[in-house]
Amino acid sequence: MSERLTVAQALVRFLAVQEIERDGERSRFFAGALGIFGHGNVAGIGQALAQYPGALPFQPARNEQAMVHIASGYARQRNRLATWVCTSSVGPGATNMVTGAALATVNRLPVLLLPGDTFATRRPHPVLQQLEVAHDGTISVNDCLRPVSRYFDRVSRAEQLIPVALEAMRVLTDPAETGAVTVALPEDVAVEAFEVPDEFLEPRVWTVYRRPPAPDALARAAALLRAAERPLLVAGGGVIYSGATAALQEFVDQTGIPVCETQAGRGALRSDHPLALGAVGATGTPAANRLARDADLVVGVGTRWSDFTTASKSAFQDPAVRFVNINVASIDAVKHSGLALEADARVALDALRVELGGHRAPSSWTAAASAEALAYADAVRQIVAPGDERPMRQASVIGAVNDAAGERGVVVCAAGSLPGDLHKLWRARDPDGKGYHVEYGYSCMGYEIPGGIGVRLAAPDREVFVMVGDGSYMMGPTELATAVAERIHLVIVLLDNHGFASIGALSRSLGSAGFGTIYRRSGDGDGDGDGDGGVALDAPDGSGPAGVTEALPIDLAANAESLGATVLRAGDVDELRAALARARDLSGPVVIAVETDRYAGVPGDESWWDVPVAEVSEVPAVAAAREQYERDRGRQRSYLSPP
Ligand SMILES: Cc1ncc(C[n+]2csc(CCOP(=O)(O)OP(=O)(O)O)c2C)c(N)n1
Ligand SMILES: [Mg+2]
Repeated sequence: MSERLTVAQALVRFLAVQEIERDGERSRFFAGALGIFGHGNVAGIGQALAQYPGALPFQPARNEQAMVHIASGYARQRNRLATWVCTSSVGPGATNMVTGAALATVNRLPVLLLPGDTFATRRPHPVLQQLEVAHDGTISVNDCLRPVSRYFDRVSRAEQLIPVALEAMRVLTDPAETGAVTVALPEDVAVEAFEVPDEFLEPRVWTVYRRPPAPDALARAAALLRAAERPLLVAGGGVIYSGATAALQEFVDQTGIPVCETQAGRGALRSDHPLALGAVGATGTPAANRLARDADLVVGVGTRWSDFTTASKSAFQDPAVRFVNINVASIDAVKHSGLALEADARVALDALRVELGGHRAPSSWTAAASAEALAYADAVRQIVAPGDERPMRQASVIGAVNDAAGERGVVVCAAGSLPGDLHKLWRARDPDGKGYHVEYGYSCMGYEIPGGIGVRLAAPDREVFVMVGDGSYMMGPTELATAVAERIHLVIVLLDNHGFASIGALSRSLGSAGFGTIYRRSGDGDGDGDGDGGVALDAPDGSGPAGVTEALPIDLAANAESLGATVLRAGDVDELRAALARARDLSGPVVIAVETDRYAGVPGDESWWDVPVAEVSEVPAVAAAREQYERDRGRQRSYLSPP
């Protein structure tokens, strides 16, 4: 039998009954629909959502990029087993989603985007907001979403909806394929009616099977581990998504192999485990980086090996170092010429543990690792210890938030100097690895608040602590209004250091004196008040050529207040701790505004990140930075040798 429905009605009814199953647990795949309406979707998806209010609960958003971030935050917190639909109008609403889609795809998080599209019939061409490309009549702005989508399609005839919707679900629910999926809906097709077969509208379950490793690959990996003298595990996000944190701990306890973590994998092993070395790579701990330098066999589990993890291929220095990669995605499993163990992380770790029998890493290596882990835990205690500085050090703010978060709280962050500091300093305490949510695949300024909303929607029983810098806050405060409207409780710690501390420090390290990384009045770049348009430099001691570091009088807390958030201000660590305690009992979004010292960074540990420096320059500091760059590049390895 069939039913006559519009394309949009059929799609909404279809999406509402999609379910996902893993390990026998079944749940609804779409929590609801986020959206902003315009002429491109109001009569299509908008009409359908209104007609079936129980199908996909609707949440209006304020900015299309941010609504995709909400979906990504949600999907990550739910281990990619659930997400949101995002509906936008045609034109700018659709292109606003490009950044959100890229973030989801880079981080391998499922989100379904339904941008409106221009008329398939081409009757009123060019419709409002339509791009016209003289040489190609099939292009619309939605084609910008192709490179950032794991699957892209356009429903140009009503009947196409059925295969398109099934393909979209296949990609969204496949852990190796997942990312942003875009289904563009021409506004005339969305309202067109067709005979929809009943089977299309019936509940459908997408099962995530845990893929086992190939037996011969497993045997080879075990042989490599038995022969290794200095084996090291690198845990990525895949460990957490696969629910493999307990399997990881069992593996480590049995083998004595230490673990370090990527940003997405941070918290895969609780920080108080004796073999937890914490962050590795460019933002890594000295403990992890020393072990990484000497390791002769590196087992990456669920990691995409970003340049931060490998310190731009300088982290692993042993000339004979080899890699084993446990990953569901072949693109990651083959990286660094590693032995590819294409498998689910949990199944592979269990299988490898069994295959290894009672084998343990050399005890001297295990002992060295736990000594390093212990020493670093002590160092962290000192670094985050509260002082009485005003403005506060970022490290003490992290310490206070970490204490407030306890075992169940979740910290959310994405860009600036915070991710590196959090990676090093945060003590991860949740056994499932769900307490640390730093989006560092795309490191997108503006993700923090919407991402935090997504996390809270996914885990309403957990306290969510968004940590956001002033620069990132300005990039995307809009969803504070959404949190107010939907009564979503979040604690947002807004760290105002009056500029881009991270990029300022990077700029200084490359000889460019913090150029353009501090806010100034237009036409008075050097801040000396004469309006001569000098260069906006930022030197910590005020001694740079500009010499003045006066901030613009921006009150971000007042901005948050005007959007309806409750605002608490804290001037020192005691006040911050009191505000964190008070925030717990308040409803809706609470913004705790703190001022932090732009120059009081966390002690570095000689790790490196490849940022190219001008090969020629008349500026002596740049020329010196280039020389240093060339020396550093000498530490870069190719990782081309197969195991
Ligand atoms: C959308 C976006 N634009 C630009 C960047 C590059 N970028 C990375 S950090 C940063 C500055 C962040 O400033 P703030 O949030 O104040 O953090 P701070 O560096 O001061 O800790 C910039 C511009 C980015 N990551 N994302
Ligand atoms: Mg800042």
